[in-house]
Amino acid sequence: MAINEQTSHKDQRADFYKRIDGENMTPLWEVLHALVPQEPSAACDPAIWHWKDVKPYLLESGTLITAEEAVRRVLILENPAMRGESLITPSLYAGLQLILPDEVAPSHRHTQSALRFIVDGRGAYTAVDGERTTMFPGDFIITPSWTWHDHGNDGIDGAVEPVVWLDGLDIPIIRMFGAAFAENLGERSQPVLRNQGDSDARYAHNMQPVTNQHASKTSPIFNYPYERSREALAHLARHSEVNAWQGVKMRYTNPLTGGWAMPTIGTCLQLLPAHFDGKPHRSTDGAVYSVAEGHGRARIRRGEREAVLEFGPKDHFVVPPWWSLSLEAETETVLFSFSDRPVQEALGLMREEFL
Ligand code: GTQ
Repeated sequence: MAINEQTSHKDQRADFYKRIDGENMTPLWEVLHALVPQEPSAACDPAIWHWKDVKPYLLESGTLITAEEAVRRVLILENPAMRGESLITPSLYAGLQLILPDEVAPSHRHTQSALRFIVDGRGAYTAVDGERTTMFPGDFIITPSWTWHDHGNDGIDGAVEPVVWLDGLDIPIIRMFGAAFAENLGERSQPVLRNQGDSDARYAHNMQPVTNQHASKTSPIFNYPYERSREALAHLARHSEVNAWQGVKMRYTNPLTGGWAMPTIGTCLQLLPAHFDGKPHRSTDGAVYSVAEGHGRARIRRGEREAVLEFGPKDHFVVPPWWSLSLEAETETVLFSFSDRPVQEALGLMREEFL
């Protein structure tokens, strides 16, 4: 084709694009590669938030606004490749929430599901549909979709201190569906309807009520205490084989189904023995990690790009979809993590490679 013919084609096309633009149409062939990439290509980078840097800002936020005025006093962890979008991965939201002594974060409910992983401080509570649970570091707590929830901090054993936890929500997934609803209860705290430990007694002892009526898609257990989860991991690390990629990694389950504890977010706890030098692994579910214990390193790679993240207790980091992750532990390490794996599994999208 002659050069002037090419130019006239270009001009004709540009003119055509302009005319169809007025009809709210656009040509697929200009965007096809980006829409249907050969491999996952989301703008999502590896990143780490060190506790030593984050903690002073969190405490400072406590001097600027009350939990009540903020509704939820949270510093959102934003992926550096998606600033301004409240995203940590393409499908997940994460933030660190602070509640000071005697504060209440007022009761509301929304269709988004939330998880809490307790990072620092003891003795705050969260209430979910009439039952409170006291939070301790390392506990994994669920707020199922459309359940009333409020948080408070009365302290424990006569001591009351600031409490910080990691929030993980499926906000981007619900937004994608256009299915976001929320309402306020109009009271600071919801009425307490059951004693603490009720759901634990009913569902967390390898039994369930013979007249079980639980119909939700979410586990009826809403606090998975760290002590019990950690004990299981420690037992396995001592007495059985440790996986060369992931150490001892367990997923939290819904005891009624054996499936994930939450319908949209998969949650795991893993133990890496001291001096663990893990092999690389990659999967289509990007994941957010909270360091419960230990010091180590996450090597996160994609092609020529590599991030080496040195982590310690209470640090948070994100591994983007389809980047490979190798974990190394200097001291015995325990990591909590969450991803959108249940959704990808339900849709038949999940891919992973042990390299
Ligand atoms: O605790 O209900 O980080 O509604 C973001 C939205 C926490 C919560 C967040 C929320 C909450």
